[in-house]
Amino acid sequence: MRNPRARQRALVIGAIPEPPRDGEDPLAELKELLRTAGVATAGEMIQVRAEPDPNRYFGRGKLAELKAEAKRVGANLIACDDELAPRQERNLESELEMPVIDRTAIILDIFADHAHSAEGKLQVELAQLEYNLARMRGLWTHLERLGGGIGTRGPGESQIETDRRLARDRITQLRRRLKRLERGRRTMRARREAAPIPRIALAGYTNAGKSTLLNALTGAEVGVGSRLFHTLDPTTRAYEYEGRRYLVTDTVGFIRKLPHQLVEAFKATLEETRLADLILHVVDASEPEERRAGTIAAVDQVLEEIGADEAPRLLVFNKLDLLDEDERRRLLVGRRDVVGTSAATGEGLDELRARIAREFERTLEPMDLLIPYEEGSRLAELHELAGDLEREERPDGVLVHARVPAVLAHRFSEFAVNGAEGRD
Ligand SMILES: Nc1nc2c(ncn2[C@@H]2O[C@H](COP(=O)(O)OP(=O)(O)OP(=O)(O)O)[C@@H](O)[C@H]2O)c(=O)[nH]1
Ligand SMILES: [Mg+2]
Repeated sequence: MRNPRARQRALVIGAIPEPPRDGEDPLAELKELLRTAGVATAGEMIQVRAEPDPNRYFGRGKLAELKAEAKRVGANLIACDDELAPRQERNLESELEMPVIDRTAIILDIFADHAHSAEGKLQVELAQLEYNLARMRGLWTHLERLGGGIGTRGPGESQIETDRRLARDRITQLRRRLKRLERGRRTMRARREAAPIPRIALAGYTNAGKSTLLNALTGAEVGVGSRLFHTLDPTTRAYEYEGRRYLVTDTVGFIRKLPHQLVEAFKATLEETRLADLILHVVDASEPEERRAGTIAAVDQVLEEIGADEAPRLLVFNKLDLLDEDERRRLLVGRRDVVGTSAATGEGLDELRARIAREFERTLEPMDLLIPYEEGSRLAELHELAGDLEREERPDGVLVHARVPAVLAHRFSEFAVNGAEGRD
């Protein structure tokens, strides 16, 4: 069988604090995740409650209803829109008598499916192990309690202990391997950093059109898909605009409640975003307004989590071709912080390139630099970046007065002398 999950029919559930508004489907994204994972949706059930029940997620009454509904629609799986505590998961499974998976497990599953590179596969395995380890621990304390009195061992305890130890050993091993790969990536990055080329990272919610935009901007052929989390590995491509080169990196998309195990495991990959000179936050402009606000906030939150919230940022409203004139006007008029594009039709791409160029030029910073003679290559870089330089030969190097784009100034700060930049 090509897809082992093809026969799975999930009943999707979610506990939400307030009743959904007209036309709003709070479980839409979970269903989309399941579709991506190859699981059919058989039905759905929502409970409005301030907080999910700490033991069973839903309340007792609702749970009986859920069990009947699962039978009625022929579901063989329950999929929950939140990450479940091990205890909640266990209780649900025993009361409903069928497997229960949560949002995190589904996302991990999709990542496992979409990981292609060696690094991506290791990162996903690490995230999955950490997720599972937490669950084994839960199970273990549970069984321990069943074991009862002092000195008695819980049933299966030693097996679980062994499993946990194996999982931990593997985690250590994975971390070590990832470290090694990270070193290779760092060398590559250092090479890129040394080149005087502005680096731009595409960030945004999964499916916003980042890869399509990368392709449209640079003529690359990065895979594009209408499913979620299509891209996991970072890809960097260059384009030229008005005689200057720019590097653009496309990487993993974000999502609401992105499992923290993944953020942790993908740290090296997400680093590409953190270290960019400019982040393009790509937004699917065709989404309904409220959902869009939610996705923008979710992306901002992940950027903050990975320490990329300080980098200069430009908001790109993509998929403009799906909007009518009215909607476009509402979205773009009077918003100077936003560029509208359609990666599909090419609309707005020139404006985007121009905006990026301006972003790098707008803030030319005057710098006084003393570049030692043995660093001649850095001087050549500076020439490319700053054009004309005032220079003066000194015994210990060349003293240069240059105007460098602010976002790139840090690359030369080691040479700064009492200039505008050199004082801090
Ligand atoms: N109509 C329209 N569709 C677009 C546009 N840009 C991207 N798409 C479509 O949106 C879907 C997602 O595009 P991707 O480029 O894969 O999105 P992504 O942001 O890279 O997604 P992940 O890699 O999953 O994070 C694909 O079906 C694209 O064809 C656009 O400007 N207009
Ligand atoms: Mg992509």
